[in-house]
Amino acid sequence: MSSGGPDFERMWAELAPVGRSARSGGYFRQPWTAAETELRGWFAEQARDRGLVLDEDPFGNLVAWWRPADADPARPAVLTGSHLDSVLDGGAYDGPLGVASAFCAVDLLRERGIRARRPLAIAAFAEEEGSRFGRACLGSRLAAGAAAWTDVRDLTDRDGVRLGDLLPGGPAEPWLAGIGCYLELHVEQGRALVDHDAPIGVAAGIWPHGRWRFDLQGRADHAGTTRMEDRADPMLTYAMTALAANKQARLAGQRATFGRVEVAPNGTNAVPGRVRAWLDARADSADELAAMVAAIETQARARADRDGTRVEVTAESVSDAVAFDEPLARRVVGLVAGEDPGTARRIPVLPTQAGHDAGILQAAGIPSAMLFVRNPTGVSHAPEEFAPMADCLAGVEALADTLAGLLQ
Ligand code: HGY
Ligand code: MN
Ligand code: MN
Repeated sequence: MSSGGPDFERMWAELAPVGRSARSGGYFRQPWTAAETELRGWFAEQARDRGLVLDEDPFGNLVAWWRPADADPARPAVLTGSHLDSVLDGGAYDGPLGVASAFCAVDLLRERGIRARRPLAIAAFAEEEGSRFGRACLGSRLAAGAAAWTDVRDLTDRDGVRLGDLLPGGPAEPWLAGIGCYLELHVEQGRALVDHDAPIGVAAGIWPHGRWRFDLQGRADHAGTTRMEDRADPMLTYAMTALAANKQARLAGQRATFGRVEVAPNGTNAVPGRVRAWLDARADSADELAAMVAAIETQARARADRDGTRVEVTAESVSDAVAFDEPLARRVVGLVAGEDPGTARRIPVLPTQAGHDAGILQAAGIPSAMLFVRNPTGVSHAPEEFAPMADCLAGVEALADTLAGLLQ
């Protein structure tokens, strides 16, 4: 198989229609749906075309192994890749860019005649977004031993499907322990690289972040006959809580979002009985995060007292701060920039507010690094997410350059 620009463009064109909504142009690639299953088939095909050996663990994490003749099988492998699932109505690049780039990088390494001294594996981790079962990076957490199957098998999706029933194959045993290092290429999800006027960046670390479920219980009643002063309306408690979250985050210079709400019974002419809403909160330190979430919860409770409603807050999917392996990040910068001071490119090293499987692996003790590809608008988790083809190809080159170094 030949590689380089035309190959990446062809792969990207193959992926473009999979799971795309004709209405919004966004992607619905939820784990174990038809669209995501098609992407798994695509991954297997890419592995087969290149003579890579395909492994799949019981959770659906995919790994394609390249074990060149010169590679010492006793040396820990270099792992690269990303994920194929998307948020609801997400963009094309978040996840698949890292997987497609990894296959193209292997093609480039082969074309360049690089003699890899250690095995290389390409991963597509399952349920990275947590868009179906609510736990971010669930596949990599299970593979790293950072989550236990017994703690997650009873999770249900929006339709009440239980994870353990969907995947009766049983628990995924942690298998990442033998990996030497992980390198994930990802579209940037902000505009820092635009500001730096650089197509490629390297990650310094990930902000601590998490999801908290707010269950607001009131009393359902008639929208016309119930006097305003006789109501126990959890929608009011929710509205005030959403405003409080925005205010707290602004005051503290952090991030807080309510992006998902369920209302019961969800009827136009009924006062709702229950509102369930999810807070996504992120901050530049664990203390700031805890203080912000506590302040939002306090305001929710104060408002609930006025509304005659009850508030229950449950932490779901909390991720600590991650500092990526510094020596590895420096090495990646050196390999991408080029060693010659006369021609070396400037590669910005950036923190990110987005979660990634690389953060889970780093926290599990596997030295990890990330390459970011410029995103001109910074929009992500939305149909408009975009990276120009020239920058994507620069990303493939950067990944191949880095892997060539790490495989020595
Ligand atoms: O939600 C996140 O931060 C990520 O993009 N998975
Ligand atoms: Mn994402
Ligand atoms: Mn991602």
